[in-house]
Amino acid sequence: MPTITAFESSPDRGRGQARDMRVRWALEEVGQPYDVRLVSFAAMKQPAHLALHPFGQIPTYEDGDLALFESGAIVLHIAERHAGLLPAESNARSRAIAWMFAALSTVEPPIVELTMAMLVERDKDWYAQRLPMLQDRVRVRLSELSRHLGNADWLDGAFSAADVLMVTVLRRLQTSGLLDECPGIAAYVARGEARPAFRRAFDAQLAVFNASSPPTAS
Ligand code: GTB
Repeated sequence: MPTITAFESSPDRGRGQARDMRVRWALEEVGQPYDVRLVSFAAMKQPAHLALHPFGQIPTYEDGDLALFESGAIVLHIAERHAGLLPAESNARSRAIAWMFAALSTVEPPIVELTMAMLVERDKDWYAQRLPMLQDRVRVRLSELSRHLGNADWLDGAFSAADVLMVTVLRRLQTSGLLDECPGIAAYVARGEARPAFRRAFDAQLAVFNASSPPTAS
């Protein structure tokens, strides 16, 4: 059974925004049970974890003598080893992999830039000037993605690992207001979130947060 790592105490407070979520979701889609080892921020920078992840981050993936880092590589590995997340036909498979790269290298960077600025630059005097520029970069990608999707449910035919990555990338915009401007993309994200495998993955990471911060009686 593979073991993945996740935040012991996720700063997203159970919203499923950290990158273990995409790995959990992929594992749930293919029906592969997994163990989770929770790591603190301090432990991530210690030699034991650095031996698994050179940048001292989560998620990691261990299965037998294989250890992997980088969420995209982990999801691709899962999709290649199990049926259900990549098409069997060769060209369709290559297109799905292209969309996996698009999610991580074309769509995710401007989203991370925007959401990080919203998180850590709010009190800077340049924030008000920089924010609209960062928002517009994301709007461009959302409108391009929306044009591509049209009336389709998923990025390229059947649901694939590319949708796992793209939906988890787009979910990071939840507090930005930008998804509300783009109903087609919001509906795409909602379709992903409605999948039973997504719900199981989401509930599993939420349980970690609830265990670390039990709700207080009012
Ligand atoms: N490219 C790598 C991958 O895709 O696996 C990036 C991995 C990464 O950024 N990991 C983050 C991490 O370990 C967690 S997911 N950070 C700790 C560190 O670098 O010391 C990023 C993340 C964190 C928190 C939120 N949040 O609170 O909403 C969202 C996303």
